[in-house]
Amino acid sequence: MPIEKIELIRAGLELVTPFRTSYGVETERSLLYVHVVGTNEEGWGECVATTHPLYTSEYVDGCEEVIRQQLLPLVTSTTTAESFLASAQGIEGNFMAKAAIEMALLDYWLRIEKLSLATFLGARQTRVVSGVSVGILPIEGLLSAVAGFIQEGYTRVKLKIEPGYDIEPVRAVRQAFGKDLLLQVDANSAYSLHDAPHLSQLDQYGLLLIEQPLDENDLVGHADLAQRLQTPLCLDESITSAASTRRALDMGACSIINIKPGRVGGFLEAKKIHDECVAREVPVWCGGMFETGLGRAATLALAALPGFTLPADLSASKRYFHQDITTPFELVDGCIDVPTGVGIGVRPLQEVLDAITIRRDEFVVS
Ligand code: OSB
Ligand code: MG
Repeated sequence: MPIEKIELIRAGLELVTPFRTSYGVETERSLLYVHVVGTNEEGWGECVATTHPLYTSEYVDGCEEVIRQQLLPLVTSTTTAESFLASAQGIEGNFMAKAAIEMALLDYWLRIEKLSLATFLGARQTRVVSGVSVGILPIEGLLSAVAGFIQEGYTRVKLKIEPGYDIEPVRAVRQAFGKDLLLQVDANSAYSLHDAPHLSQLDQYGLLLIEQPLDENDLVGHADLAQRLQTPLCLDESITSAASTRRALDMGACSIINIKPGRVGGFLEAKKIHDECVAREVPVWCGGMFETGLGRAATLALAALPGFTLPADLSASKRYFHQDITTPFELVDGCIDVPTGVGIGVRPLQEVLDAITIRRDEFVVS
């Protein structure tokens, strides 16, 4: 069943609430979908890149350009996820662009093989414990947002922090919700090593982890900081491959890994990172990038692998969007079900996709 064409679809979805982090505020999710089309089958990929290059160097318009100019020419009618990655090996970086195509190819060929992505990857769990990532808000607003999420059933909360907004929000949330709440923080690279004494004040609050305190390239700094804090360090932005995972762990730059398939060039690399961490008995958890239902479905399949022992940043659809692109994912007893259908197990709702589409371009595959 050869691939006949690939569509690139640009769309946008407003976020339910603006999301503020140390690097900026996001009010809308800029979307780029890759749609692989064959005679009797289709596959969907979602690019996780953000509107602006503030989280990492990739951003959605740049990804679209790389996909058009560099990556789509590598796809032929018989290209699989594995053969695509092999042919794209010479292209440096551009993980999110590669991952979007990889996801669409995985979905396409797994549908033909009648296999779910979860089964293909080796998932064991049928549901994933869902955490929630809360943006920077004035303390009053933060406490009411966290109260609302706990009310909905979330059992793990992640607070975004930045210099000037760190000890106080953590103290306030601990005081309001008690010591049993699973709590962690994410700095998105906002600190420097000089902040070590200040960050060590977080040690008294029993956090699960501190995510990416320093620059993404600063593994040496993270290793130094890890020595000075009791709270475990976890890396997000620094982890772009199984090789960078090995380096970070060998150096003691972190003791927990956040895996985002989009950030590491796709699900196959994400699985390698998972396997490496399982072999070393390093806990991993699945990060999120405000994916819509397509990316969420696929990421849930990954998060169901046995090494994912910490709650994921995969929340219910309504935490992000008023109307998701797929049938909404819902929170049940603090968990989200892993899709069981073939491929990623979901497809976009056509009328929603049509309503939010900005542009759609078709590329014939030979
Ligand atoms: O740093 O983990 C991050 C969202 C966009 C970009 C980076 C990050 C995040 C989140 C949100 O924290 C996690 C989610 O999708 O719920
Ligand atoms: Mg993060």
